[in-house]
Amino acid sequence: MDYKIKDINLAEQGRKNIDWAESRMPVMMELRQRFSKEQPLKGQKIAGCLHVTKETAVLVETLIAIGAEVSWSGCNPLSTKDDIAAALAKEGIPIFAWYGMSTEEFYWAIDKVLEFKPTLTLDDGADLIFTVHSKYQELAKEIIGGTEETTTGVHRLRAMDDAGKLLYPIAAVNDAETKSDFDNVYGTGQSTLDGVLRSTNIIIAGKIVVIAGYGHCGKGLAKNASGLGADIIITEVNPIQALKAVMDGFRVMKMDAAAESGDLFITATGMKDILVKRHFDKMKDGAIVCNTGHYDAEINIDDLEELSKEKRELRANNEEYRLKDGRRIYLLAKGRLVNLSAAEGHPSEVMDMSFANQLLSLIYLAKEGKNLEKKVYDIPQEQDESIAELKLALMGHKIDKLTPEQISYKDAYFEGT
Ligand code: 9W4
Repeated sequence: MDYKIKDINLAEQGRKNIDWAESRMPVMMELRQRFSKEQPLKGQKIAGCLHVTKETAVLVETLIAIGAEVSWSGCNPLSTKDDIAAALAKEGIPIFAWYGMSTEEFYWAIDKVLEFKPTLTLDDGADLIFTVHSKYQELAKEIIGGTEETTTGVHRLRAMDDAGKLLYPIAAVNDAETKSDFDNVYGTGQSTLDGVLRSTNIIIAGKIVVIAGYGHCGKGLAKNASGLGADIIITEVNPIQALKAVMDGFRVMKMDAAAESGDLFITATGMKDILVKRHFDKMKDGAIVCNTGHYDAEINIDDLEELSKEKRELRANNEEYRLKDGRRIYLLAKGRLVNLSAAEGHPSEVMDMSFANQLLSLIYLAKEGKNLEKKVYDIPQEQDESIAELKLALMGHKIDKLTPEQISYKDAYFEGT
């Protein structure tokens, strides 16, 4: 059997976790059922490079159930769940991923997955696509399309498209509304607080929570923390986002002013040096600081170290910095993404929609990829709407439909009559 994972004996635990995720991913399970007769991915060989999690396993097993052969690698050496990798290996799936693999092993795994000579690629961060384009260009002749899961991946692929360098069409899954408007807002919003709670077990009610950045993540976070009874302060550099925060009922101020009153600081900006020495200087004794933005440079830990005379880990993902003036500041998850390091990332219910976009995009590419240009394609509005429609229906909600008269009224209106 061709796989390389940590320990096949973890398969039973992995299977239980996958079963749990299945029970939370109704859209995926419905699509699995719906397409199982038709087998729209029959004859397709899908190479995947995506976080090996219980939700990804539901996607992988759905791809197989509707006809595809797959070969899999993880897209981050630190995101692989070894029990899930074991469960997939036990099912006979070629998978090359284990927690803590080295950079060399990571690229070895990508090579391994490409040995399979795929007809479709599925990426998170575009490593697979880049490897095909730089190292195995001959493989591109057989590849009819690829999908990309993340903002950064799509950004890099659009640059390749602009330079005319793409060798096959790409579906920008990230840009679907049912993906990006949900996972970052509701997924990160909740899982960030989950990470804070697991590492501290503090009560949120009554706390002054300072959130840096009012993008998708900051917005979801503010709503959730507010719902738990926190008093929210938003810091921003973008006037439109700041205005939205004000109109959503939150206080907005400069970090220099917020620093002295916050009990809990959460950075969600994607920018570096959001919390630096002059902010730590003003913080209250006992302040907690953490980051949920993509890069771990939002909190300047060198500055914090410099101000401190000692530090010690009090709980998992919770370090106490004792400052030279006697104050204590608590840093969670070493300033890395607290929702992934101290909690479990997006809940399965949100991944349900992101991965439904992956699934439908791959089905579309399998059918139409040969007729498409070698460009980055947005997810069609109908696909987005069909996923939202299905999610709503499976959650037990019903919505109205325009009558034919209303549709022609709308069309006539748009024509300017
Ligand atoms: N995970 C991750 C986990 C731990 C971790 C260096 C040690 C992203 C999306 C999904 O990136 C992911 N620990 C790190 S980096 C890191 C990254 N470090 C840094 O020092 C600690 C990740 C998508 N997703 C969900 O959110 C839920 N199911 C999914 O498939 C998964 C993982």
